[in-house]
Amino acid sequence: MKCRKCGQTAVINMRQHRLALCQNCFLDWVPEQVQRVIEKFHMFGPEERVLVAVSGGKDSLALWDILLRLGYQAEGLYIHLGIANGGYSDVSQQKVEAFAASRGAGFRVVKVLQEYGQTIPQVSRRKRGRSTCGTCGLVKRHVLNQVAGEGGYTVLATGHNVDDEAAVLFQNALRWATGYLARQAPVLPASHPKLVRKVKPLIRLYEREMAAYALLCGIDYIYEECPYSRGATTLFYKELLNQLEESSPGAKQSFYLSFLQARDQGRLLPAEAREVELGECQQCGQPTTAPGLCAFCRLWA
Ligand code: Q46
Ligand code: ZN
Repeated sequence: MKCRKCGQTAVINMRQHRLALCQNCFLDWVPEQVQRVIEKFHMFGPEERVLVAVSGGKDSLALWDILLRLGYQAEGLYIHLGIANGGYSDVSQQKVEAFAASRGAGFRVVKVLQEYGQTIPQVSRRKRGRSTCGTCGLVKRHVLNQVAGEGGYTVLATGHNVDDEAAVLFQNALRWATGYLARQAPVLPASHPKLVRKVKPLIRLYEREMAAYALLCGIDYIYEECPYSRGATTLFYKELLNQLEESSPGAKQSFYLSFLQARDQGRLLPAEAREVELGECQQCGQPTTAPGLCAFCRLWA
């Protein structure tokens, strides 16, 4: 198969775009897609400092790489969760460090055990009734927002791709979870002076394309999934959507992007953008809907 742009041998065929590209053209095409998304959704400008949440996986490292290639001021934040006795977390951290060194990019590390006295699995065992992933998500959201705010970053970027977003959309649509559906957006504006804007610049790219990008760029990422992701319902929904995509190329992307369009045009949900009253946590000062302590501070109390 030949590259549609230059006629060289293609390395990837993207059926959903009816587009086959060679290595060089593909490595140019991916950042172009990301730049289009950044502009279309007014995510951030070159004058802003962007904090990229990096896990050591392909999507977040590729996102960081792309933002640097596009000339943005992108720095990384790695949160060491203390997973699998440190094995999974240690290896992921090494991947992030190696990437940052190879690009000369700045990054920070927050070690949950050192900062708060327990790892994610330890604290979630202590808080029975809270899943490990639920605890992990809560801690990550808090740390990311705090580090971004204290470091003077205005934007926090995450590596969610089409597959991630379509699976979450599918899960929420099955329950008509309108509150979640109303908030599932490529950009979450800062709704409080202590919250940073959150953006997802990879929402037009498939997981398969991100894997190919990381591979072709020589990005060394952690292949293993987090041990707690096994059996996660999102993986099951991803699998179902992959089956759909197999017989109907582009279905995943159109499911998600048409949802965004319909929702933003008010054709789907009542304008549910209820203004939530945000106070500040008495302990850490971060925005919270709870009176007194925020959920994060209650977790460690
Ligand atoms: S890292 Fe944390 Fe994920 Fe692992 S414990 Fe669950 S939430 S699966 S993105
Ligand atoms: Zn707090």
